[in-house]
Amino acid sequence: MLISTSRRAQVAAALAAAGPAGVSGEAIAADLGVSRVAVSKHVAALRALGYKIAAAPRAGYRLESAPDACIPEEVGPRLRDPLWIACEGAAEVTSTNDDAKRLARARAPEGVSVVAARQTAGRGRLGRVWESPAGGAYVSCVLRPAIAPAEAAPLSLVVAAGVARGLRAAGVDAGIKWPNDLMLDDRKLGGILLEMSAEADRVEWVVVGCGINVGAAPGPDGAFVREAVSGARVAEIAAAVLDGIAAGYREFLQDGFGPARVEVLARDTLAGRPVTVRDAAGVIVAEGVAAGVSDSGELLLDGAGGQFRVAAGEVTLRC
Ligand code: BT5
Repeated sequence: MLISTSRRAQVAAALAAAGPAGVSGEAIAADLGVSRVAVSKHVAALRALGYKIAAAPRAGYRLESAPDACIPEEVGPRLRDPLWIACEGAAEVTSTNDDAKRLARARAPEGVSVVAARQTAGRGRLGRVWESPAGGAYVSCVLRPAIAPAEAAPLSLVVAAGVARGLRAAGVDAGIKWPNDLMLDDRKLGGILLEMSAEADRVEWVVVGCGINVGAAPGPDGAFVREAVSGARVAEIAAAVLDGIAAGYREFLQDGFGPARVEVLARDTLAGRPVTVRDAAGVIVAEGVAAGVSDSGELLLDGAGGQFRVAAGEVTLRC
């Protein structure tokens, strides 16, 4: 159960809990310790978000339907992992990672998440664009692992393994492509963006961002969840992704990279395939046959001179 949710989310939860019987504005106001006017303002705001709420003079408010969107009112109540203490966000943000970074810098504790139904400036790695139309799941969270910066190297794969696990719980069997992609049939289903603030010997915070295409992919190279699970609700996917991240993160703190590595190897879409690795400028830095990941998260390649490790880069399949 989340410790902190917005009043608007609490009103949405009260309406959902009341079911078809409905609930009076007075009862919600009394329960939440706010005025009836405040409740009616929250109801208006929820309607603007796409909630269908009927109002009858004596019966009060009745929730007819909730929007299928990655908004805190829908994702927050679905979060199960105790790591999550708050679910923030809005229908539209620039980037959930930007909001989570702002919260982290303002000393937000570990376990605060930020979700959005669409992003106007969704980011990938190295300043690349993450297409973020309505209908996708865009989530970020603040983590504060008590580790040294060097120990954070495998975190991206830890998160990828956690996201894959969460997606599996939601019925989607995704592959993992080193270092940060979730895949469906060799097309990109989702991506992960980690941003970190650290001192020499200590990580201060890590903001983990994950975008998953749910209803549609932005182009032919993208895949989306409803290809695999036709009726999937966006908020369920978002909550499953966050809960998967939490479970993977806890395991990493307890047992290191080992358990995530097993998951990555089981879902590795590159294994046994000839690949090219390029740096940020597009220059080829390595070529070989992919052979899994090392125990610290590097890509292993088999080449003419034997096996070697690659710490960073963009991987493409060599045809
Ligand atoms: C990533 O970058 O894959 C990390 C994406 C992280 C997005 C999340 S959404 C929540 C949080 N808030 C943010 O602002 N970001 C995070 P990278 O490996 O650099 O891949 C970027 C590349 O993927 C682009 O250059 C496109 O080729 C491709 N791409 C962009 N949008 C896509 C989409 N929706 N689906 C599939 N591929 C996409």
